[in-house]
Amino acid sequence: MNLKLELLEPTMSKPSSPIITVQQHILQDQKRFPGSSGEFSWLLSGITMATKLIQAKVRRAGLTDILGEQGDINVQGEVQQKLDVFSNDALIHCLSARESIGVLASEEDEKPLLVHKGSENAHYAVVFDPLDGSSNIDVNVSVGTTFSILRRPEGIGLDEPEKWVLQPGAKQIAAGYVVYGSSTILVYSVGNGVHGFTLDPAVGAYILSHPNMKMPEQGKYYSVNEAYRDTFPVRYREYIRRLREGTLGHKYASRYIGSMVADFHRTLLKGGVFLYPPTESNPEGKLRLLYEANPVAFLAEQAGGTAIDGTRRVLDIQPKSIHQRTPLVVGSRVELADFERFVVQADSRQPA
Ligand code: P6P
Repeated sequence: MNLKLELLEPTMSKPSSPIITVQQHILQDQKRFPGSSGEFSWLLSGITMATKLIQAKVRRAGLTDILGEQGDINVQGEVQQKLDVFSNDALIHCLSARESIGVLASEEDEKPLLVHKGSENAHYAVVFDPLDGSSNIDVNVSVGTTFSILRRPEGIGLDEPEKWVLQPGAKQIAAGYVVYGSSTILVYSVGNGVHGFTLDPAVGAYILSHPNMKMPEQGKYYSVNEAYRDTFPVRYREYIRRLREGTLGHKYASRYIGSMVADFHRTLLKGGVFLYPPTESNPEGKLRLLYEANPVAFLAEQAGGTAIDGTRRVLDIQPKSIHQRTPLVVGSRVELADFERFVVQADSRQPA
């Protein structure tokens, strides 16, 4: 049989829309910050750089055993670091190189970190969870990095770093996350809509893939760890039962990944509701206010959704401590309106 090898012409389809990198997009957004001469885009580039380092490591997590990097000392003579410690170090390293940042606060560190001590240019604080959901890595489930950017409060100096970060979420000037899933996607907002960028690993650039993201008015999924259902407050159980039984308009399906960034990312794209109620083991909720609830609440509202702690707007909460926990109910307008009706109003009429 005469095999005819056809040279397949590389079909380079013409891009349907201009290719915009996150740097270009940030520079366009930059104009929203009067007087900040590119320093804000320089700050955000510290986050994008760190997350590229993190994703490269996360993608190879399963290989460390095979490549012999396991154990105390690896081939370069370095102490082998756990992924979440590596991620934390990557963010601190990249962000400390930004003169405009005075304070960093991380899920990994008890206290805030002072950077550029004494620099009068420092007027931003960055709060982050370097690798949220890291316990899922060894089963190859999506994990993420979350970040929240705040401006130094008037009259507060570097001698009071906690006050830089203990501000209500409504004071965030930017927030976002990177989800390390089947692809690596950066989602962020500087207060004028939510935009998503997919990392093209071939060139190492985040490319605009989800411009102006809007959360659907209503979704078909509810997302909660039902293993704790019997210890949720009674009204939450009632609300979840109605979602499951379809007496709130339509029958919902359940989706729960156990990695907040991934569960929220699906909710942002598909709508519905993600909730982490108070439980017996976490009566104040499990999720952290500053670097889990606040960033997603900022994005949810920017995308047309709602985020409450079960009774009030998450972004209005005045934090008292850096690692403070909060219950979280975040999602589409319809599901949150139902929550308001069946839980918040019911509680005010007749506390459970
Ligand atoms: P549970 C991960 O540890 C995390 O902080 C969030 O990313 C996630 O939503 C939550 O905890 C999962 O908690 O109790 O359902 O395993």
